[in-house]
Amino acid sequence: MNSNNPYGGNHAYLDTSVGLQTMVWHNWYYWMNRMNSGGSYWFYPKGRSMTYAKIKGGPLAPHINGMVYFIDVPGGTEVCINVSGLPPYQPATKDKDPIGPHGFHIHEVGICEVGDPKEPFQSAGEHWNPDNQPHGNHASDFPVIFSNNGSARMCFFTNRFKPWDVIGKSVLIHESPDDYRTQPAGDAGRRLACGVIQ
Ligand SMILES: [Cu+2]
Repeated sequence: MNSNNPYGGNHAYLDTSVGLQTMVWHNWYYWMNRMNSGGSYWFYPKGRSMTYAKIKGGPLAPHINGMVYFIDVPGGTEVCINVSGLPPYQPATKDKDPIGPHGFHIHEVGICEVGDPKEPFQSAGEHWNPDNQPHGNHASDFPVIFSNNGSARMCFFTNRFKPWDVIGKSVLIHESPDDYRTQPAGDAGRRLACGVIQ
């Protein structure tokens, strides 16, 4: 009898759970290792299988540094972010939104120019919204990023686009959380970091 199996006995449960876990971790480490080991892995014999954006912090959070990967998977895209240098969490006050967790979106213009240092990255435009949905259901509405002493790692699946659909757009990290209902951008506050998808 295997003690890891809550159902007891030699049940298919175990196989499935281990298989799934292996798949998730395999995916992350596989791609991280490929990313880190040279420049020639973006292309496969069958065609390009992922796109990416290098994220850099602007004047409000100059230490932010990281990558976002858009990986082609069956039925959609796996989006992975690996970022450091996020500002410390600050709870909301009566007249100020909280700092963190951080709104995270694709914006429609792939230009990361600081512009006004008090309202940086207006150059990236509004949310990418190819099927004209309300905010909360934009193809570009992503889960918020939770900082772990300034660093964050997250992967999630979306069926709303393929990696090559977002080339030439930008990814943005905001100062405040997305509420997924305020139009048109979830009240996520100022733009801390930006990266062009390539
Ligand atoms: Cu945004």
